[in-house]
Amino acid sequence: MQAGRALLLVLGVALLVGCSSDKDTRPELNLFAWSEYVPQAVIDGFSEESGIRVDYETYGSNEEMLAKLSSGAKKYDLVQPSEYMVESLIKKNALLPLDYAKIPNFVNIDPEYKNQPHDPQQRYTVPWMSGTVGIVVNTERVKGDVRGFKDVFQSRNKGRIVVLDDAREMVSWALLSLGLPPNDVTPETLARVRPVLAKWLPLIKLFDSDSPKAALLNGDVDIGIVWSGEAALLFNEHPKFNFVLPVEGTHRFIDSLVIPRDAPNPEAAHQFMNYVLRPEVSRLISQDFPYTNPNLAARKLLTPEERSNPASYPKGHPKVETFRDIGEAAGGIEQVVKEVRASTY
Ligand code: N2P
Repeated sequence: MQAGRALLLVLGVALLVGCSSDKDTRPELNLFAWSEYVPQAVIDGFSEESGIRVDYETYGSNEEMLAKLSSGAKKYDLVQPSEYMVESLIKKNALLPLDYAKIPNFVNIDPEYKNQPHDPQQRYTVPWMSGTVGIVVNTERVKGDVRGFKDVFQSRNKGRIVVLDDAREMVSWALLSLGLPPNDVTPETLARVRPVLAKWLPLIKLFDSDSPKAALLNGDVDIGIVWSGEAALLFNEHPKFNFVLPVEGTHRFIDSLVIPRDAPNPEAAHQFMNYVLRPEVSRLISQDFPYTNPNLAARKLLTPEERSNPASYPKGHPKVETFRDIGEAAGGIEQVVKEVRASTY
């Protein structure tokens, strides 16, 4: 009896090991997207319906995505760059032209988001979400008017600030505070940015692109420069979190789904694009990540509260601008931020 049991156990374990090493043969979609941007329910819904397994990886900046994408270590079917990175990838011939016939739900996209400077002929992109970068103030803790970047980086706020961990963003804030356009990145303008950042960065407590709302919510910091969707979630938590579009101007990003030219499963990628453009699916994205939804049919499904969240749908600001591809100058940005950070920490 004992020996019989032992044999059964051995057989059982062997069976389990055998099964777990069996490769899942379902078709696969390799999705590489911003963190805190794709609801798990959307991924699961797509998998259930299509039978396509989604391998989902996240990143916290366009530059991090690019580094992995161009290392070639892994092939992706879908990535989610911002406008300036789309522009650069198109120039490098790194993207697959889309077959829009396979994406009929593309009609739901607001014409305002089509044929943008980063994809003028509308050949490569399906807009995901748009948004801005702005200032969140815990008005119970920070007194006085906060209107722009200069008001954030005051010595009285030392150790109370969270900002996005994003070199291109930080440099744009410094440029704007100098009255320069955010896309005017040259060795000369970077030389002017350097002392501004040298003054600002030591005041910062935390650099976090993934979930900057967390430190504001738990009271670790009182003021932050964050993505608008994070600000919208904070506002929903408590109206003491006020969102301000910086008076100097700021970045308006448009993030899109694109297919790398060497994607192993472009068919599945097109299917996913069409799926997320369904109004009821896109609505789920807005619910979890309340950015500005470029899908007009989905926007109609939002509640009046969602539509009137001041961070998700700000009431116009003359000085919001998209970023452009700046080519080689991008290296200078990383360099300046790296050097200033190394000398201050
Ligand atoms: C979502 C990140 C927002 C994207 N966590 C900024 N382009």
